[in-house]
Order: sequence, then C-alpha cells, then structure tokens
Amino acid sequence: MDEILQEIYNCVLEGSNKTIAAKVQQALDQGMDPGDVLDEGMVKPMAEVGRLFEEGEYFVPEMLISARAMKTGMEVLKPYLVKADIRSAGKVVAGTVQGDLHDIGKNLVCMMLEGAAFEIVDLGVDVSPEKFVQGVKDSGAQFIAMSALLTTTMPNMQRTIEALKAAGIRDKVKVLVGGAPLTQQYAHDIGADGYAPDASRAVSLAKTLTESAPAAG
Ligand code: B1M
Repeated sequence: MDEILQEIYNCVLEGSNKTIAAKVQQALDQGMDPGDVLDEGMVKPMAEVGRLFEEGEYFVPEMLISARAMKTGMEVLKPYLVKADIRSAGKVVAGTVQGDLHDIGKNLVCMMLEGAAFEIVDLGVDVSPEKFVQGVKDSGAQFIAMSALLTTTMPNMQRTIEALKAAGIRDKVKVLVGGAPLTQQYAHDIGADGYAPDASRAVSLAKTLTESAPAAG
C-alpha cells in the first residue's frame, strides 16, 4: 500500500484524531483518488477494528476513537466526494434505525447521495418508525434510506415499513436499506424496495429507482 494511505489506515486503526486531517489532505494534494483514500485508508481499517473488537483486543472506547478519527478524515474528504449539482435528483429521508447508534456508514451514504444531487433529510441515529414516518410527511421525500449495523436493530426496518403502511404512505416512498449485517434476501423478506451493500451502490440503486419513484409532493 502507498505510504500515505498506510499512514491514514494507521490513524483510523489507532484513533489518531489529531493527525488524520493533515494526512488525508496530503494524500489529496498528491492527486490521490478520494475514493481510494476512503476505501483503502478508512473503510479497511474500520473492518479491522471490528475484527479486533470481536477477538477481544479492542473494546468500545477503541471503537469510538477509531470512529472519531474516521469522521474527522471524512470531513476533509467530503468536498472532494460531493460535487453539488443544481438540479435535485430527488429527496431522501435517511437515518439509522431505532436502537442503533452507528452512523459512519449512513453518513457516507448521505454524502454520496448528496454528491449525486439527491437532497438529504438526515434524521440521525436511533430513529424510531414514527420519526421516519413524520420525516416523510414533513419533507415529501420520494425515498427512505435506512441503515442498521446490529442484528438486534435490523427488525426495526420492518417496523418502519409497517408504520409507513399504517400511516397510509407506503406507496409514496421507495424504501432503501443497507448496513453490514443486511442481505438482499433480508431486504426482500421485509418488503423493502431495494438493498445496497455500500454507499456507491446505494447511489446507483436510488438512480435506478428514480425512474419508478413516486412524484414529489
Ligand atoms: Co459497534 N458493532 N457496537 N460500535 N461497531 C459493530 C457493528 C460489530 C459488527 C463489531 C463486531 O462485533 N465485530 C458489532 C455488531 C454485532 C452484531 O450485531 N452482530 C458491534 C457491537 C456489538 C456494538 C455494541 C453493542 C458494543 C457494546 O456496547 N458492547 C455497541 C452498540 C451501540 C448501539 O448502536 N446501540 C456498539 C457501539 C459502537 C461505537 C459507538 C463504539 C462505534 C460507532 C460509532 C459511530 O458510528 N459513530 C462502533 C463501531 C465503530 C463499530 C465497527 C467497528 C465499525 C462500523 C463502521 O463504522 N464501519 C463495527 C464493525 C464492522 O462493521 N466491521 C461495529 C465503517 C462503515 C463505513 O461501514 O457502517 O458497514 P458500514 O457502512 C457501509 C455499508 O454497510 C453500507 O454502506 C456503507 C459504506 O460503504 N451501508 C448502507 C450502511 N448503511 C447503509 C444504508 C443504505 C445503504 C448502504 O441505505 C440505502
């Protein structure tokens, strides 16, 4: 791996929040592709953090400081990943489902969708089915993007879909889901309209579904 990418990787792995911003900027100044900086320098070490946590070498505080370093790095990357377009491709209500506080993946999905000219209403983390429903009603969004990182919180996606049905607005939005423990099959089983394994495929999915998305309003 390129030296600067290795340094960024180490910043995330070790949670070096003070140095990561300068390293990411240095990599970009060297002309490195922002997507490579993200994938190789930040997403890969987070997977390693998860492995170390599973093996009992890392604990929650280590996961937290790695997450903080990744967020700092993402702030530097954001303007390079998000090229604002004037025409809106559609409105998306996004959030991490109830009971779940993981927001790095969700933020990345929001960032990439924004870069593809979608308007984002980010409801944050621990979003209840009722809040998603209210978010759609308030914004008139054509899409919901739900994220879940815990097997215990995945069922809250289905609860949200049920809440949309109960509110009579299920046919007004396309429901997109994603997050590390999810699968295409799971998305199908809970009645979602689409599943994306990563942020860039979330964008292609939203674009594809735009063709059949309900009109704004
Ligand atoms: Co947590 N955690 N965590 N954690 N954490 C995992 C998820 C875990 C797999 C670690 C492990 O054991 N290996 C495990 C879950 C096990 C399970 O459910 N089977 C776990 C656990 C157990 C926990 C706690 C329960 C720990 C505890 O307290 N004992 C606790 C739960 C808290 C809660 O949510 N209620 C907890 C807490 C935390 C921190 C707060 C410390 C921190 C999160 C900080 C934050 O997000 N602000 C944290 C972290 C950092 C992780 C790991 C290490 C990294 C997650 C991450 O950010 N990945 C994670 C291990 C892992 O994933 N390998 C782990 C990078 C990110 C870019 O990837 O989020 O997968 P990801 O997003 C991807 C795709 O999934 C997809 O696109 C993204 C970009 O390509 N995607 C979507 C995501 N959302 C999408 C939505 C879409 C489409 C695509 O919509 C259309």
